[in-house]
Order: sequence, then structure tokens, then C-alpha cells
Amino acid sequence: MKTNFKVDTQHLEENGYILIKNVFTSEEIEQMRSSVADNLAKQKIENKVKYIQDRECMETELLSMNGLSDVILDDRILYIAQSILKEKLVYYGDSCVSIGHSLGAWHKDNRQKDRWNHSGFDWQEKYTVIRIGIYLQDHLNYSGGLGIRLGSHRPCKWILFLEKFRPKKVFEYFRSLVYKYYGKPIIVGSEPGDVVVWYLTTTHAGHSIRFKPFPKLRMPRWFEKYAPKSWHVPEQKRREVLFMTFGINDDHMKRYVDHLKTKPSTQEIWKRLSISEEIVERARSKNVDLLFPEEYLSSKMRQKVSLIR
Ligand SMILES: O=C(O)CCC(=O)C(=O)O
Repeated sequence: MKTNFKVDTQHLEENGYILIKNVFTSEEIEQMRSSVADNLAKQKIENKVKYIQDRECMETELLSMNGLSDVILDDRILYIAQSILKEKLVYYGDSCVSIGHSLGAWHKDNRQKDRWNHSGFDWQEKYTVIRIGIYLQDHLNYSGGLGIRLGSHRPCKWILFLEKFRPKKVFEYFRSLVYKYYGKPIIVGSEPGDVVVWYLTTTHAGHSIRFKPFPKLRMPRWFEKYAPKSWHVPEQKRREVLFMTFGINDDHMKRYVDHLKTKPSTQEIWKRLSISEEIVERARSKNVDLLFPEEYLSSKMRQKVSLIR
């Protein structure tokens, strides 16, 4: 596919994330914002929106949403994911629209068991589950951007070293300190039209605050919490982000889907899955495998997609 952007996989390997500039036009971003508003209004009427602090959550994945299903199967998104993962892409319904502030704490999203256990399976072979974020507003000049800890997608030698020590309690205390400070923190300066990609093993935080005296620095959480609000660079507009993950048909993906099965919100998304025949066909023609755990799907959906049994 001919594109006007480059997928710098080397940057991803070294740093755990990439920012790809100018993938979508400003008209397309405005269209996405308008589709988000339409879906939110519809789901509010149906009483399906959940509120977490001042964040509005639609528990529906993107392929089931009018106007937003096109984004996942957009050639540019698939080209980006394919350039990184190199094999047939698998989509298992792990996507959402995030509206409003997300929590700003540092965390990883790979399976719970291995997040901070760097001897676990997720750290053994090249990790192959990526998250793509399309931030629909300016985070280069405004607050609210993604925080990333550079290089935190690689096993940490300190954590591996500390794992040799017992008793466990002492080890766990030091390990928790290492987690917080492992990898230099940055704010990803995405602008509307850009796409951000990171591994689920990369330590990240939503909603970084830029401060007027030093807007380029990602400040520690305690500073974000307690520094005067008058120092904050404001947000440009209501924060809206489209998130989606892709994997390939391998053990990392299967282990991640097993982890998703433990989350009631994802179970709910799978139960509500409503992908049209036309979209299933489009995914097939673009060589994307729609693969879902059988036990959560309606009998109608079971007929349409591939099943994890
Ligand atoms: O809201 C963001 O920018 C990041 C979201 C996040 O933390 C996540 O996807 O786990």
C-alpha cells in the first residue's frame, strides 16, 4: 500500500511506542468526533453508558458502532499493524472509545500475571500484542496526552535481579519501587490525524498534564496531583480517543484473550457484539481474522466469526 507516512518499527523496538504523523486528514478526524457524539447520544438513550469519575464509557467495541467500524478496517490502520506484526492480523474485540479524563497512573496492559513478573511468558519471546490509539485532539500543545516510559517494554534487569531474592516480601517492596521509576517518562505529543502505537507491555499513563513553566516534561504523579491548577496547560477540547488492539494467532494473543476473559467489561462487550455480515466480509477480504471466545457470543454472532473454543 502506498502511504504518506512511515512506520518506524525500529523506534518501536527501542522505545516501546511510535508516533506516526498525519495518517488521517482533519476532515476524517472531525468525522470521527461526530460519530463518537452520535454513538454516545444513542447509548445514553439506551442507558448503556457507564460513568467512571468524569469519564464516559461505552461498553461496545468499535466494529459494532456506526461510523467507527470503518476505522479498525481502514487500510492505513491495517498497514500500520501489519508492518509491525508481519503476519495475518487477529482482532478479538478489544477496542473502545474513551471519552473524558482517563486515570493518569502508570501501568501496563498485558496479562495481569506477567505485568511485573519479568520471568513470565510475556517476556520470553518477542511480544506481539499492540495497542493503537487515535487521539482526536491536540496533545502537542495541550494537556491530556499519553505518557510513556521509554524502553519499559523490555524485561528490566533490576526486576530480574531482584527476583532472585527471598523472602518474597522484601523483593516485592523493591520490585514495586523499580516499577514506578523504570524507563524515562515522556509525553507523546500527538496531534489530530496522528496514530500512536505501543506494546501492551510498555508502561504508560493516560492523560498527562503539561505545566506552563516546563510544558515538555512529564512530571511525577504527585506533582500532577498537588501542583496549582493555574500552572496547568489546559486541554484543547473534550478528550476523545479511539483505542484498539491487534495480535496474531500465537500464544501471546491467546494468553491475552484469556486475561480479557477475566474482565467483566470485556465479557459484556463480547455479549453485545453486533458485527454486520458486510463488515465480516470486509474483514475477510482484508485478511483480518475476527476471532472471539465462543462462550460469550450470541448464537447469531457464533455463525459469523471464528471461534476460540
Ligand atoms: O487514555 C490514554 O491515553 C491511555 C489509556 C490507557 O491507559 C490504556 O489504554 O490502558
